[in-house]
Amino acid sequence: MPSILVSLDAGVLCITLNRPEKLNAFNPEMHQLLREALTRAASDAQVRAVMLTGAGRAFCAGQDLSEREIAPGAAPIDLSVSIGSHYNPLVRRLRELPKPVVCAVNGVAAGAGANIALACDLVLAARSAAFVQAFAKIGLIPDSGGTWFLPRKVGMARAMGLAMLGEKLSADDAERWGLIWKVVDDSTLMTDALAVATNLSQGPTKGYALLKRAMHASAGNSLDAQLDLERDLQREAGHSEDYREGVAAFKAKRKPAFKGK
Ligand code: LHQ
Repeated sequence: MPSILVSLDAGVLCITLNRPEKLNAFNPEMHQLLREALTRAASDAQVRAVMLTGAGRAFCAGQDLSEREIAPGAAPIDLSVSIGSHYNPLVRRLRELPKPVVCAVNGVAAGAGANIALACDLVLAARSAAFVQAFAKIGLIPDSGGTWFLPRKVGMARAMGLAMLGEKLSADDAERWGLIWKVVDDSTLMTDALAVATNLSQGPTKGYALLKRAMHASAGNSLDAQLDLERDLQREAGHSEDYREGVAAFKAKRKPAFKGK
């Protein structure tokens, strides 16, 4: 079985992490296939939204630790190699993808698995799911953007608690803390997440790409710089076909038929 399943339906590229017997932990093959799927998502005009989820009872347990044991007396493994070649490019790809990415967290999301979910644009989680910054339990620091996402999404006090204690945070608390967009019933997660992704796939794709750029740039910008950026990106949005269509549809009191251009 391939470690990633990919299907395209109604403009939504659904990517499923598929190593359920390992709680969808990452190995090099899974990284490679996920990279290819996201490259396709970026370049294929048929793809107007992405949905990321996991097969089985977990979303993703982070790095496959069965590949990380160090024999007694052996030299340490240089973890920066795997981070530099796999995890960091993955987080950058998700953030820079010029299309919306919905994450359907179907079960536990641990270590890098949690932070990859947090790198997506909209995160829905099943009520039974949980988020675990498991890193400190094995002597590591949150990676895959964890030390950047957590303080920004939930504040420093909660970020420190999550990172240092490595306890499970329930999906309900994750929603209450503002870590994720929404928690839904287990039985409706996939239909709810797909409905959100399908809605986005019929939206102004170009506008969404510009919106992502503006939101993500805001973390490093002053208000002054951000206002300038909004001005420039709004100029681009205003030149899109979808803006024309959006205003025409508003005036005609009909649903807009966005083409993503
Ligand atoms: C696993 C794993 C796993 C292999 C559960 N690997 N088998 C980046 C760059 C380079 C290197 C280092 O790391 C990183 C980023 C990272 O992601 S570091 C953090 C790696 N992940 C973790 O530390 C999480 C470890 N797993 C857990 O804490 C728990 O298993 C969670 C909270 C995910 C789930 O707990 P439970 O639901 O109680 O399940 P379980 O612990 O019983 O696990 C079920 C099986 O899955 C079990 O195997 P077994 O043969 O006993 O049934 C686990 O060994 C296996 N498994 N995570 N990451």
